[in-house]
Amino acid sequence: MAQDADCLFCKIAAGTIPSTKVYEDDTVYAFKDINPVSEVHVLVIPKDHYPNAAAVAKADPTLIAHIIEVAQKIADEQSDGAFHLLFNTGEAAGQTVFHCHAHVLGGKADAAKVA
Ligand code: D5M
Repeated sequence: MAQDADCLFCKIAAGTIPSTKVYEDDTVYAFKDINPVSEVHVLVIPKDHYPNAAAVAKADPTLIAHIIEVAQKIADEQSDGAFHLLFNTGEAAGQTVFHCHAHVLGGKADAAKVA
């Protein structure tokens, strides 16, 4: 699996579209959500293009586990270690960007917006 030239999050991971970086390693990139709904609202994405979390789990279970490890590291660093982890999967579930992304939601939240 590689990059999709038309994908917003592929461009963010590659640095061709700016973002506020929180964490990066060889396989994942994490950045602040542009429209935060909680005190800590970070998106963790695989650098390779997969349409959703289930596709990552099927193709590369180690990678989805790594995304969750990185979510914990971010919650430890930016909050008290507690967090919601949300993968919107499918348009009807509210997915708007079809590149797998974990919403890491920590700290004080706007409960009306966090399902
Ligand atoms: O979540 C997609 C999320 O992606 C949504 O919370 C806004 C965020 N987003 C969209 N564009 C950007 C940029 N350019 N930077 C940072 N965050 C962004 P979904 O689960 O697909 O609804």
